[in-house]
Amino acid sequence: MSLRFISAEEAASFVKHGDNVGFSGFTHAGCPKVVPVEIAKRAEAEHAAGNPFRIGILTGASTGDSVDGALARAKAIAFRTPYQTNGDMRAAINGCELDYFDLHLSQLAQEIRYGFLGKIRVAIVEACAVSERGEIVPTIAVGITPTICRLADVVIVELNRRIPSGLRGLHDIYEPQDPPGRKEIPVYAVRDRIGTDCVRVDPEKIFVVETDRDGEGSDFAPVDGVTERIGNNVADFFVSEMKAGRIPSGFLPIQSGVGNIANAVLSSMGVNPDIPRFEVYTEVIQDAVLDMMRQGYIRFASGCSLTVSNNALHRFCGDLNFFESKLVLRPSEVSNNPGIARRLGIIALNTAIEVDIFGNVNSTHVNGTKMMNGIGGSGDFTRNSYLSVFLTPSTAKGGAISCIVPKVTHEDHNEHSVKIVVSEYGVADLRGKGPRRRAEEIIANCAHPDYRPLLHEYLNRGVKGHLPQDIYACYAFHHALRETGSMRNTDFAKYPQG
Ligand code: 0RQ
Repeated sequence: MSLRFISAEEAASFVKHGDNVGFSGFTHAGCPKVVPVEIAKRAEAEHAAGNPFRIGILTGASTGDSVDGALARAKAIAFRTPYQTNGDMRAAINGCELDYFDLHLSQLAQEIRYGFLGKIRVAIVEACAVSERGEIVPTIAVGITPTICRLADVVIVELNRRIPSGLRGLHDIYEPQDPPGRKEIPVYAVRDRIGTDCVRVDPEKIFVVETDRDGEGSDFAPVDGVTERIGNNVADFFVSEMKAGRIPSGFLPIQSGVGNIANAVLSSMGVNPDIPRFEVYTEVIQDAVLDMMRQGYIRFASGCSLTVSNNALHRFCGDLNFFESKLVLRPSEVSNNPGIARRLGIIALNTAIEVDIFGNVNSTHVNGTKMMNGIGGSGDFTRNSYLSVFLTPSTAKGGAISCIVPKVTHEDHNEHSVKIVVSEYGVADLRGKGPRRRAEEIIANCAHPDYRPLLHEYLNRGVKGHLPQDIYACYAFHHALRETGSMRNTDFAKYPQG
């Protein structure tokens, strides 16, 4: 059958109040950009007419403003999973306007298949090519697209003419079997390809909306003094690990989280002459990775998305011949698969909101209550990596907040999985150390000098037992922040010893 082209407005009319809608994309990369905005308009019109209109949103990770921003502002969301980064979506979540379910990104596709999250009725996916035979070539992210396209009753393809169809061949589309029939995912090396170059669905359920849209990402902030020092500390640490024989001389695949710190770390690794050319097995491939591939520092990159600025994307599209043999985009359940992370011996680099002196990490909740972004893929990798590294500036908000605290206010990654903590001051190596030695290592090497006396005072309050955690004073830093606006004013004398 021939392809059915429709308008964005017509496409939006397929979505009904109460539906679960699956969106393509992983970060702002690869998200639909026009149909969700039309859904938001419909929601506003229904609300104005006194009718309810709220949907469930399931997607690979965060999205662009056209999905999360537009739908949050229209109050069109009943349920959202997983990771998000949009300011309006974050406000809606923290204002309890919707039910937000945060989970490890590798798990989402399978949880949809298992039926844990309800039926996906409509899938809305961005593609650079679609055929009458039902072949859909995603743009610059895969996320959960294969699963939502297969399971949805209706698949709306936003065919984005801005992205060349020559991207076909970059993707490696593969869905694992579900238990009890599951076998290992046969990725034995970073560059292994195991699937198809497109998503295949029944053409009967496809409708196409043509678009011509740039991406919705922003440029990265230039590397500043703090992020540069964190990057250099990580690179120096890796060199010492290689010298000690704990990282093989050919190096191991790197996973790096999203954001400016991760970008700075990769750049520092690239320019360090003692670090060999390495491979990347990660979820988000950022600007720094593409630059480093051109410079020859990175040999191959496997990811789930090209989370790059528009400038970087335009240069990439003009350079496909160079990248086609050096890059692969996979579904999130493969890019973030715990078994593959363990098998390949991935070195995981992720950023923390706060780290406590015993090595527990909060990646998600500011002051234990306000959702920032979500756990993303950090847990997929941290627990299963060869070496899990957490990066953090020693302080936030001009020094009023210490990112090294007596106890994290929310725990995403615990002391059993976190091996290395790095700030601009140095590296804390937690491997093989009990709680008191871990605490000394983190305070001495990562905490800001202004906070070290306070952290020592907490550690030395005389609490007996294996873990010197004082249950009354452990949140004294956060208490001082609330009462006085700065953790520097912490007064442990106010608390009974416990
Ligand atoms: O606030 O934006 O108002 O200035 O948090 O902090 O230092 O700019 O770092 O952008 O890398 O984000 C953990 C949130 C770090 C991110 C987190 C404030 C700080 C600033 C951002 P402003 P930075 P980043 C791959 C892996 C979880 C998911 C993950 C994240 C803002 O890395 O979401 O790792 N990680 N995924 O001022 C109060 C503190 C604070 C604080 C920082 N202790 N208290 N505010 N901030 N520390 C990606 C995917 O999974 C797709």
